[in-house]
Amino acid sequence: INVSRPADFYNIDELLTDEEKLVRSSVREFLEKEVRPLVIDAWHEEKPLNFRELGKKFGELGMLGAFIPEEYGCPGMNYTTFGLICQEVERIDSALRSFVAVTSGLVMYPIWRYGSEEQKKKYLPKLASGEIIGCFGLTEPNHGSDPASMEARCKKDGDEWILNGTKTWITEADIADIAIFWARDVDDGRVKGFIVEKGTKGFHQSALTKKGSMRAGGVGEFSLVNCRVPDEQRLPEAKGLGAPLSCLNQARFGISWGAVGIALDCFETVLSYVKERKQFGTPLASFQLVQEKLAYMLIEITKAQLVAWRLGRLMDEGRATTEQISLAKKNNVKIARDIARLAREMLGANGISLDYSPIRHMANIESVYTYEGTDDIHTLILGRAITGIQAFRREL
Ligand code: TGC
Ligand code: FAD
Repeated sequence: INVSRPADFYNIDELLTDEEKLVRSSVREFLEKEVRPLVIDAWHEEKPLNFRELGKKFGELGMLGAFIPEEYGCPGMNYTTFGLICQEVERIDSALRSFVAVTSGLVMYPIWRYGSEEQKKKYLPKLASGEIIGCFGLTEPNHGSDPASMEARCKKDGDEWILNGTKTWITEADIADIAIFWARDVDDGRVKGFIVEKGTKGFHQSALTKKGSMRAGGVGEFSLVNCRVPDEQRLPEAKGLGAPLSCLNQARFGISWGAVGIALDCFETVLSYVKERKQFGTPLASFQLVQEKLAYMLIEITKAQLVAWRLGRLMDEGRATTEQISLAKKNNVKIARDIARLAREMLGANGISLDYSPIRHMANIESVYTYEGTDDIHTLILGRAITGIQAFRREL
């Protein structure tokens, strides 16, 4: 086993280009030096990391909207590079990956894919450089897994739209400069998307606190009360629920790589610990039960890396399906969840200290397991693909 890269058992590095590896190493170096030291206190005090400052540094390194073409001041890299960036940020903390995945997949992507030329020119360069922060509002207090039942409404009134609705559990909702708001049109019944700027009359933003997960990041709520925006703020190419759901594909892809980052960080942390820590006169690493746990971790990490890598190439070729993305999100988050818990266990009492990362990853991953489609929802997406029968909704 390669001691410097213990979790690259199948030489997956050889499947990456030099450019992809270069981005990964520069991102990792920056994060280890400048960001990891900030995370424990932020998490402990539930004081979100300063994304205003960090966002600009992320922007300089091309970490925001990595896969969006260069023409609008975006990095113009590929999906695999976006995945590697997500892996590296989530190695540190899931809140950082949330920020990167939401900005890239849920704010920049809908503007790039469904926006007007003016919207792209106005917002994309500022989002890519971290000058402004965005959020994505799909989930509502009464509708999470089932966004088709959303209560948010939009109504055309002359050249303007009147927007009403509440979106909750929204990453960066409290600090966002712009919100992507999804609502059903009262007149034609279709789901439409809008870019709502902070400060627009009737747009209210607030933070959610006392979280037991994602404590180094911000999650909030926003509501629009008879909020009027000009038609220029509507995403003109978004015509139905498929538009917000297609954005989820981008972020779910990022999560599938981010989860590998959690698993790697836990594996590497625990591997060095069990080599050092002695009980019964010998290092923990010498016990068969400990080795069985390490072998399990390595096997699952290797499989997850291969799934993420292959999905990256399919995304780059424009061939990845929603179901393939679901498989990667579900599998990789599940194994990262198991590995974080196992790593915590193997650290003994030290495992409950925030000085070691597994307990923090373990708490964070409960959010990751739930958002962007719960584990159950991805099971049902796969079940539908296998059988051709949807099992999401039942006629009662
Ligand atoms: P269904 O009939 O399946 O689909 C409606 C229309 O949408 C199309 N579609 C998709 N298109 C692109 N990508 C996808 N992933 C798509 N899924 C569906 C579909 O083809 C159809 O199009 P059309 O033209 O035929 O009308 O819709 P359904 O109501 O039966 O729902 C299916 C279900 C349950 C899979 C879907 O609602 C779902 O995925 N629910 C989960 C909701 C979810 O994931 N929410 C996430 C909110 S954002 C978030 O969590 C951010 S956390 C980020 C962070 O901090 O990292
Ligand atoms: P529910 O849909 O009420 O589900 C509750 C339970 O029931 C789950 O276990 C679920 O799997 C199960 N369940 C639901 N339907 C079925 C079914 N048909 N069959 C079997 N079981 C089912 N949303 C956004 O729009 N934007 C964001 O930026 C965002 N950020 C988030 C950040 C964090 C930290 C968190 C925790 C959530 C965030 N969300 C965001 C919301 C997230 O997408 C939802 O929490 C998620 O989609 C699940 O919805 P819910 O919480 O309403 O759970």
